[in-house]
Amino acid sequence: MKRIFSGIQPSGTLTLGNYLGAMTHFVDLQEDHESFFCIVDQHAITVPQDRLALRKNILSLAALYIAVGLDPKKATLFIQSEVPAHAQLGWMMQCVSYIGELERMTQFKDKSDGQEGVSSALLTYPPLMAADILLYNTDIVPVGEDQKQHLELTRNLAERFNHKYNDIFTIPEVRIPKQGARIMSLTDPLKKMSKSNPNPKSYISMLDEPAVIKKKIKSAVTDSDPEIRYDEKEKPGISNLLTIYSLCSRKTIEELTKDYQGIGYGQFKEDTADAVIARLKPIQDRYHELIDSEELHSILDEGKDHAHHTAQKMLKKAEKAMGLGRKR
Ligand code: AQP
Repeated sequence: MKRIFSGIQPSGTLTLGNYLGAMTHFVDLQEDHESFFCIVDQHAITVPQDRLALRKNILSLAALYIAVGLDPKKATLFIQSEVPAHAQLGWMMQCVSYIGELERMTQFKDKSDGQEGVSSALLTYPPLMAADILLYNTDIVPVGEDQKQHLELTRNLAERFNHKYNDIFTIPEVRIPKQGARIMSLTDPLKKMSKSNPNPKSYISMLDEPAVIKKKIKSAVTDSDPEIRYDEKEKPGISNLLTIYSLCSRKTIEELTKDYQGIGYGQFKEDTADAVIARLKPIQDRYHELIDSEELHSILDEGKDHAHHTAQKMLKKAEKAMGLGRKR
């Protein structure tokens, strides 16, 4: 059985982008893959986080993973900082990374742009991400489009390590969904939807109340031409809403464009909001059952033990290959 690994940062409440671009695919993949899903809290602290909010977001993310349908009997769910092998191999991967290649990462450029006092960890986060993936002999990494560049770097670092030290790492493949790989911001459809965007109108949180979802979608930026058709260049706002509507209703974009011929944006937005609300409702209900439960903690405890056991084997191999510690 092939192995998959993917992580999500607890850097805010998850957005519809995280759900449609990543999480929903995890649920399908767990059926026929050995799966590891990680709450990458060490990635989240590469930018400032409020300590209490971070703690809350970690548990909230764990509850969401289960609420969307992740089955702890089939998949391992754990918190990155609870498995020390991640930081340990992360350091070793930094030692095979070049500053130049890290500086070329688009996400580093975006997140550091105009900021004062950028942490060095923002630059070195991709080698930690490489470690996350390589520790589990991962075959496939399901992610949204924005992570493609980091995945390419992971493959390069793994190949470099294998070539320089010993051939121990599996070279992972990236799996990007055909539709929904880049859900765009509602206020600026040329930018991706992001949970850490300071403007909450730009994203739909997976825990937003129905009235809030309606309001956000109604005020989503579109264009003045009334035709509803998919055209990312000319009509990025409407194309984004069509993608969201299609994925939430499981109707194709072709079907939707036919259904909405001659119908105005107002009705289209109303129905898009209803489709999103209907899709999120069972997830939100399950989330509220789980969030304060002991069940959630036992799932994370079991996940930690299993992940630790698995990761430790690869960590030892990597240490041996690099000559760290003692030979006994
Ligand atoms: N807008 C998006 N459309 C499709 N997929 C997306 N993902 C993120 N945004 C979109 C995918 O969600 C997974 C988890 O992402 P992450 O939390 O680890 O970090 P990110 O990619 O940086 O996501 P955010 O929401 O933008 O977080 P912040 O704001 O903290 O940086 C990944 O598979 C990602 O591709």
